[in-house]
Amino acid sequence: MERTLIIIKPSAVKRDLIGEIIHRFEIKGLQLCGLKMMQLDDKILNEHYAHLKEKPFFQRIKTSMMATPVIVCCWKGVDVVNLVRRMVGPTNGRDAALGTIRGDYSVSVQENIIHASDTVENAEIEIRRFFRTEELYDFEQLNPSVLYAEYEK
Ligand code: IDP
Ligand code: MG
Repeated sequence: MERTLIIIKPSAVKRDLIGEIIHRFEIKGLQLCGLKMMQLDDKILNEHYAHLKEKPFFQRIKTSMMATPVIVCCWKGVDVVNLVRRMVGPTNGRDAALGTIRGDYSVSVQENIIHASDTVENAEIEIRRFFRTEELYDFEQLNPSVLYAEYEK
């Protein structure tokens, strides 16, 4: 099964939305594989946001991501990368539909509450960037036959 990486950004941590956001993924039926609080620094953000390094807002998003510790978590499920991106919504919280995490909790393009990996390949790179192997767990949280039909797994 696929895995994806979520970062609950300082814009959510400052507003006490950590539990609310984690709850959404839990009740959807995704399996938690890893979870921790960490303070991001310039080095890890230069890697994580390398695709934005020429943008005028590059330093601003890095500063914003270092404003408080963040929560990083890894979730597992069938097609979980795309599923989570759809649960998160588009980058700009003002464009995101109600019912998505950004649509429900954000009014900003920068302070948009949450990061989610955008492709399966990037998800594995990001999981390795933020977690050591021994910090990730693979266990049967719920009998998968409760969550999926046999042929979907
Ligand atoms: P994504 O988070 O939806 O994948 P990316 O394009 O990868 O969007 O951008 C990473 C982060 O950079 C966004 O989540 C947002 O916080 C910030 N960002 C993206 N575009 C802008 C912008 O035009 N102005 C300010 N911040 C932006
Ligand atoms: Mg992105």
